[in-house]
Amino acid sequence: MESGTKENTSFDADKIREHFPIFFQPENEGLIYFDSAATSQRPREVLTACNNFYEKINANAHRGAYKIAEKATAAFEAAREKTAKFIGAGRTEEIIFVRSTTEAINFVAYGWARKFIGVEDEILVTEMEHHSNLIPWQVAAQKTGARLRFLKMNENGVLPLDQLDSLLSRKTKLVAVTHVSNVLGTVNPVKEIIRAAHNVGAKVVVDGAQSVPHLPVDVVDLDADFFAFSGHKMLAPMGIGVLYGKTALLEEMEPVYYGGEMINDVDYYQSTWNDLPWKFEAGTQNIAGAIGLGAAIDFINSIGIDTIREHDHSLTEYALNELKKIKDLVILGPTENRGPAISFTLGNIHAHDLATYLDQKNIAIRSGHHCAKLVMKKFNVAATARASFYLYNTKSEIDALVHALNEAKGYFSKWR
Ligand code: C6P
Repeated sequence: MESGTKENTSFDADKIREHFPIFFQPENEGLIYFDSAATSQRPREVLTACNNFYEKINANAHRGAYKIAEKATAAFEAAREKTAKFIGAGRTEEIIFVRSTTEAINFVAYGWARKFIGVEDEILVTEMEHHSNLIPWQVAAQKTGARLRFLKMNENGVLPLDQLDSLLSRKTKLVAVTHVSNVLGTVNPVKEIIRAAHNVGAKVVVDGAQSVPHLPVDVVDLDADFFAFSGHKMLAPMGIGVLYGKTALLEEMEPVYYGGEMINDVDYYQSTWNDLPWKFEAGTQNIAGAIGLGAAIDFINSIGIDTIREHDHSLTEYALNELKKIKDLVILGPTENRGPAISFTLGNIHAHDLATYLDQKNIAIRSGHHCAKLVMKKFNVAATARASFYLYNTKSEIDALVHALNEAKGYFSKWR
């Protein structure tokens, strides 16, 4: 998110909330949901789209010649087309449906890296990666004998790019970088990183789990080789995710799963693979999930991703200002050019205690290491509390958080 973006006054988060049934369940009355970085809530439009699939056209895709099977196939492929447009992919077949960001990155690690990376090579990752974009590369390095290297971040949680010259060389075969940090909120200059990586012939996999829900993404403009994201963080169901890959790379990449529908021809001892994207989609897919993702994209488009970005930005700026006023509260990460996830510590109150206290006030935040232990190590903390915002959140909810944090300080001071 760009810093200095003006608040969009025409945006009405209260009206948006009306689309989200979770906020209207009697048992959830007063829920302040500040954990969208973990998973977003889902609007009725998405739930209805999934339900409609099961109620009206439930059949397996790409398998039946009867009417509902053809409708299921058409709806599944229409979702792929919407997804391709949403992230600016040049071709629909560059969109591989997977379960999640984690699975998408593992696809690249198994299908591409194990084939093209060897003992003389290097893989460059950053210190701020989610474990999903770190562990697959640790294991790939161990299996191939390649050297794993790290792009370091500074004390503000920013990646200074002057390190690239000394880290990138003809040995670098792959760079793995998150677009937006789930802990620090940092928006990384992925376009510059990709350009530098391409200059030495390296491919780049971008973890877009925290960017696609919040900012306009154009994979062609970025020139990303692979780009991974999850549906469940952008209003879509759980269990559907996307791996984007450039056609030429997907063509040369090995399938990761073998089985039904990923074949072209099968003989006794060998088989040939289906065209893209189906070569990578073995077995029955999450068709309802893909349709739900399509509906989520429609919902986001009906508001406008730029409008969502402005709203997120205005909430984040407001929250940063208000949180700063709390004595002993330390915010991790940059103050500008950041996504809507804010990690913090409050005195010596453990993040889990804080989250439990806030839950008593109906405020849902995340606490822990956020699957980014290298970030915790870098900042020398065991855990942080994290509040993350999305289109249904409001400034008055942030006021409630700030009020509750001030109360928590008083409450926990009694026990010291
Ligand atoms: N981060 C969070 O609370 P999956 O679980 O595969 O949908 O997404 C993994 C993932 C990968 N990269 C980034 C940057 C992420 O933020 C996440 C998920 C959640 O921060 C759950 S740990």
